[in-house]
Amino acid sequence: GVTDDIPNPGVGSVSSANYSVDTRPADTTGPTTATIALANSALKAGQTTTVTITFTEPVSGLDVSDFVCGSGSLSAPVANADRTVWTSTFTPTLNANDA
Ligand SMILES: [Ca+2]
Repeated sequence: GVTDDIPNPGVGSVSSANYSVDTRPADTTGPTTATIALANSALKAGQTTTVTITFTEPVSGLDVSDFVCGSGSLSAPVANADRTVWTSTFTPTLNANDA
């Protein structure tokens, strides 16, 4: 549909590179609530337990340095496929009774 100054008609056609449209509303809020649950809260000597951390939306960047755990240690948390549920193994110090 275009011409040059003579005017000679333009020929052929071209296509743009692929593009995408994100139709989701802008996400302007961070995750609001995490729940933390221990599979076993009455451990015997030598036992460990799985800790499950559940978020309200997918999260990234969770690591063991994000936790304060004064009565034991946690392994590096591992996410499920949609990154809403993370699990870690808790190893308590002996004779701990702590929230
Ligand atoms: Ca969000």
